[in-house]
Amino acid sequence: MPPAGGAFAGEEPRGCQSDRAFEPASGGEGPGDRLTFVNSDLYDHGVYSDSPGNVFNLGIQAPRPDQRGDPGRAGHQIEVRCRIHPKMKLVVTVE
Ligand SMILES: [Cu+2]
Repeated sequence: MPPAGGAFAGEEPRGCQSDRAFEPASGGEGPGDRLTFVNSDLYDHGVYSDSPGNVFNLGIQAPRPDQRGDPGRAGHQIEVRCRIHPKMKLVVTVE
């Protein structure tokens, strides 16, 4: 269960990849917070965002606990996708 106050509140914002999905699938962060992506899955992932002002591409991320990614300053809403699994979607809203 995410803590009260937002899925990422109280810890460094992160998008965990598990069972070919982001967990949680949405969350909030403050302006300037960093997003951290951890691949806890059995599969490679290719996390990226084409959201205006928050464009980033982590490339292929192997299936092991691994923290990468710094998309820069937050916008109003960031949509994070996976190039390998088109159904994967993470929405981060600046609070
Ligand atoms: Cu994926």
